[in-house]
Amino acid sequence: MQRAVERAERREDESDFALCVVDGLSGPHKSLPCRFFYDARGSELFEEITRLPEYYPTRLEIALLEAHAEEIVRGLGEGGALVEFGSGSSRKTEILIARLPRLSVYAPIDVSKTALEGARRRLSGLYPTLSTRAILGDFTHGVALPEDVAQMQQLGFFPGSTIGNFAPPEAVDVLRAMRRTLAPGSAFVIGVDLKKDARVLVEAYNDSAGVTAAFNLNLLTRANRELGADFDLAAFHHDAIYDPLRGRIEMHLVSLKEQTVELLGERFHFHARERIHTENSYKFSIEQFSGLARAAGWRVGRFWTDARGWFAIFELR
Ligand code: SAH
Ligand code: AVI
Repeated sequence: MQRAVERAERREDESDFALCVVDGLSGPHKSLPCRFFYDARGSELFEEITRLPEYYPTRLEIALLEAHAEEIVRGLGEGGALVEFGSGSSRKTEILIARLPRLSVYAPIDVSKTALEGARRRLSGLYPTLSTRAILGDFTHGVALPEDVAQMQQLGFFPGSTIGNFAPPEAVDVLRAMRRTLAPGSAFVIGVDLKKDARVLVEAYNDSAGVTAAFNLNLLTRANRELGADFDLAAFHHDAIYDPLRGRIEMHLVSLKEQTVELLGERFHFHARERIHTENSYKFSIEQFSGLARAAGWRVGRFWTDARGWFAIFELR
């Protein structure tokens, strides 16, 4: 029987989290990889973020997809599979699926098991004839698609500007890995957050309801639960700043005092105001993103943006 969530060959697991946390807290500049935000609670908090008044990207991308979906999928809807990277709740995907009546398989790839399960349940209710083949895995490694899906015509989808969570050289590697995951000749639709006034950006990552702060701090809750760490959540503070030179939002957890944290038998010292760098979110110009896509071997096709030029959806071939 088909398993509800299949595992990609190289998989994300607890030991990977342990290694990355120990490694990330050991150097002079402490950092943690942002893919670990997305445990069950982290995936829920991200969904809450997408509904915040300050967090514009989700609303803009949905509006662009709704306005242009027919045009976007024109010529791409001849059956086959829709393969999505970092699918989360798959809410945006529904907009494309509704315009692809001959699609036979939807293959979402994510590190969040709960997000994949929730999406699979909802989509099989909405589209009973569409087979959802959820794949638990890390898209940065290049994912082996199930054999039957690998034989189909494919359309790739990577919304959310999750590509912005990688520094440019890594983003090129990620886009190249996705090109190799997809069958030769596949089209790829990708959402990209664009440069804009720094105040808008800083507010989007420092929302007044404190949801982004809870999302950031949840990384420490996860380390406490899964690694037996003893992070005192009240002794760390969320911060998000915009670095205009690098063109990126940086999220940090700031130690409010001098303290020591123990996990997996090791002790990690923090001085007051020391930071753990937890996420980058790069904002691109059309030219910059096009350059990255080309460096990864993609041909840049059409693109769509909103009136203010805040967000873009690209078609790559
Ligand atoms: N596509 C959705 C969700 C974006 S949030 C949207 O546009 O709203 C980013 C998603 O990517 C999360 O669901 C997270 O679990 C997933 N993700 C992050 N890093 C990943 C990685 N390296 N491999 C696979 N999935 C990843
Ligand atoms: C998933 N990713 C594109 C989000 C972003 O905007 O960088 C994650 C996020 N971090 C804080 N708020 C949202």
